[in-house]
Amino acid sequence: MSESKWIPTVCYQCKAECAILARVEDGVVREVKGNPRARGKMCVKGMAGITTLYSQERLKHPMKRVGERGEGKFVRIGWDEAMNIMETKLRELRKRGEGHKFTYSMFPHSTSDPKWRFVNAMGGFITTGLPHCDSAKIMAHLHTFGCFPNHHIAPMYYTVPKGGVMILSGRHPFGCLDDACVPRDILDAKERGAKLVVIDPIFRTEAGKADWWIPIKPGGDAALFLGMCNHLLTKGLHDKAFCDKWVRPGDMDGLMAFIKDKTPAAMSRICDVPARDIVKLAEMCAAAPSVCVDAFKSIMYGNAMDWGHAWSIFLVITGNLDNPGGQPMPEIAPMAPVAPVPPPPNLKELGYHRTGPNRSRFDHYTFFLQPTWYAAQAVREGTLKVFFASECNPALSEMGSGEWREAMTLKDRNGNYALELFVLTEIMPSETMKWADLVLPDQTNFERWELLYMPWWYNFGHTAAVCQPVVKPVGESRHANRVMIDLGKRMFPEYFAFKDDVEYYDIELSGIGMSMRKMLDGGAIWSPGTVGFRKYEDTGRFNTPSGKIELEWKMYGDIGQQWPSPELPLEFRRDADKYPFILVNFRTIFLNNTGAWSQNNAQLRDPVSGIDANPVLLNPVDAARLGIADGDMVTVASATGSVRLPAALTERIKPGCAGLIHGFGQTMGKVASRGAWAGDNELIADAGSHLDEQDLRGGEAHVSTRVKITK
Ligand SMILES: Nc1nc2c(c(=O)[nH]1)N[C@H]1C(S)=C(S)[C@@H](COP(=O)(O)OP(=O)(O)OC[C@H]3O[C@@H](n4cnc5c(=O)[nH]c(N)nc54)[C@H](O)[C@@H]3O)O[C@H]1N2
Ligand SMILES: Nc1nc2c(c(=O)[nH]1)N[C@H]1C(S)=C(S)[C@@H](COP(=O)(O)OP(=O)(O)OC[C@H]3O[C@@H](n4cnc5c(=O)[nH]c(N)nc54)[C@H](O)[C@@H]3O)O[C@H]1N2
Ligand code: SF4
Ligand SMILES: [Mo]
Repeated sequence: MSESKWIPTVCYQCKAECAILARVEDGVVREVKGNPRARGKMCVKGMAGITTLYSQERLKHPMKRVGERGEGKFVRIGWDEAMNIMETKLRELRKRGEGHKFTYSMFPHSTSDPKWRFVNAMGGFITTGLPHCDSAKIMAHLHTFGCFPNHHIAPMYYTVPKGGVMILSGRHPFGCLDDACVPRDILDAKERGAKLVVIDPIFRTEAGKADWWIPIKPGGDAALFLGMCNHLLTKGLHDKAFCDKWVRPGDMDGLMAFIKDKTPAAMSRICDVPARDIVKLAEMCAAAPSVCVDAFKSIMYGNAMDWGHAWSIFLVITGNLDNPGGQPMPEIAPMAPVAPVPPPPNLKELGYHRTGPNRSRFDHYTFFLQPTWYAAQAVREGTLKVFFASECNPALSEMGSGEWREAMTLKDRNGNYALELFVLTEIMPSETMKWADLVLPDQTNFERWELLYMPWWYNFGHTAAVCQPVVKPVGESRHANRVMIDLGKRMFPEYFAFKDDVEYYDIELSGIGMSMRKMLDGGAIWSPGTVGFRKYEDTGRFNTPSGKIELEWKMYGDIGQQWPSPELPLEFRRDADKYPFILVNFRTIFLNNTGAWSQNNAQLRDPVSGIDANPVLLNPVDAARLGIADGDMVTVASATGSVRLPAALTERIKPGCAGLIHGFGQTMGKVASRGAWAGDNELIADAGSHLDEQDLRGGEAHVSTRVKITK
């Protein structure tokens, strides 16, 4: 008789990492579902995780490049040889006094991810794809009300009361989940009598469920929210008691002076939302018991810090901080340090912060991780010599992907690559693999141990979660954490004195009175329960230098950025006559970013059940003017590139915008060969290359551009 068991672990078909149960029968994963102890749900991408695990595309052995970078030719090697190549090069780098010219682009699964520990021990710096998302939001919230730097703090929709307002302003939570529970929780809140307002240039699933859809001009969110702040403050509709008690003395006067000319009429001209609608939304928010705002894509443009700042001010003056249905202010789980802890690098001291000719002038904005585009810049500058990457695909995900590829193949006078070693850890062939010197086969979430405790998880059901192997690993795959711990043991034994990854996690868990054993006995998830609302009422302070809410960013006074600018991002203001359309890229539930693992997943890239095409969306009004009919082949061109695509005409997109799904472009692997389509980053310039002009206004990401469309 066959044995069948449900085993708790986590999903990793996307970075939400939901707690799940896997049904394993005779050593094979047959079924997956949400873990009910975490109010469990899974989405369609998650369900397709079994197809990823058993895909014929899985990388099974370490490989070494033969031929030139970019050709994608490899031979199989053993793990010993792979480890020796890495160790030899890293030792050589340190001997040359260039240990800091090493970086690892990764997705950290905890604030003390073992890969990160290795980078610190080596004296390297860290880049990651993460800051592309919403570092500006994190920094804005941190500057204003001292909320701990936290990746994506989604509103807790399950706490929204009757009458509460939920605003999605550049957010697609029904497809891009923070947790697979989110869509249910939003719809449940609506059922309870909460209102859903969707601000988006494209009418998407959320708009279909919303009480109100507001088609905004891309990049206009800062203007819209400043217009609302103007109305609330000038009409005295703001939460005066909250502001009196918690805002730093003097800041409200400064805000009043700043906001005076940001009238709904003036802001309407920037964001293209009628002034009466700005007023109506402001009054709706003032009358509601709670308001929450969620944004992601809209905060990835060149005015990201302005938008984050405007958003923070709006939350403050409406009194929506750490209240049910408002902006959560979660705390980080107090894990125990694994002593001795290698010191993190001082990036400023090493000269690693902004790249570009005017670096020193733009050094105000600091984030603790570096964006991935930094890698291409640093190779060119000669400050990056050894590059490790896992769980990312910069050859496609990088803005200005062409420049990234060029940097990887840059050679010195002697014909040697400027980047001396590039090691990629992947589960499947990816576009980026073509440029790697070493390719290491990773284990999926069904095969590896991992402790997750980044505090951004939406669901208080799992503040910490354990990913445990439920089946035997495929081929010779080894988890990247194990590989870096082994390399750490060889090179820095003092920092890697623990037995293995499981013992490392065990030590960390002791900080919250837990252990791996206890975690597994408790369903592989841990939560302190709710940490409570309005924690500042108990502590009497916000976590800012003054202990109060700091609306004015005085530290940016010298560059004139103490208050948010309502202007559109520079990339949308420039060349409007030459490139009349704003490119709006967006995501779909059927693809996870550029990921090989969703691109090559037959369950997701299927013409019947999933998304298998990426035409450019155009409004029929614009199309008629250009003489374009539905299905016509068109050229979409920007200042940096051009692609050919069929046009799909739809009234769901705001006139003046061209819509394209982000993530396509993968040419490696079998399933994707049914249609690679175009990657949006063929059109978008390298963020690092024009950072200087964008100054502080941007976060790390500049994920869009203007385009022109011709038949
Ligand atoms: N299925 C799936 N899930 C994912 C991902 C994925 O690729 N696929 N990626 C993950 C990652 S890394 C991230 S960062 C998140 C991203 O999650 P989101 O940002 O929510 O996803 P997008 O669909 O890119 O963008 C959301 C919406 O913003 C709209 N929009 C574009 N520009 C503007 C603007 O200027 N203002 C306003 N108000 N709206 C605008 C777009 O039309 C789109 O509908 O999703 C995560 N989850
Ligand atoms: N134009 C434009 N550019 C963008 C964006 C945009 O909206 N528009 N979005 C930006 C954003 S928000 C982000 S976060 C970045 C994301 O960009 P990246 O950080 O590069 O991430 P992905 O594109 O998701 O690629 C992830 C890779 O990890 C692999 N992978 C999956 N699971 C595993 C695993 O268990 N182990 C290993 N080793 N590998 C695994 C997948 O196969 C895939 O190739 O892109 C940014 N780039
Ligand atoms: S949102 Fe979906 S794909 Fe992402 S971790 Fe959760 S179940 Fe998996
Ligand atoms: Mo992201």
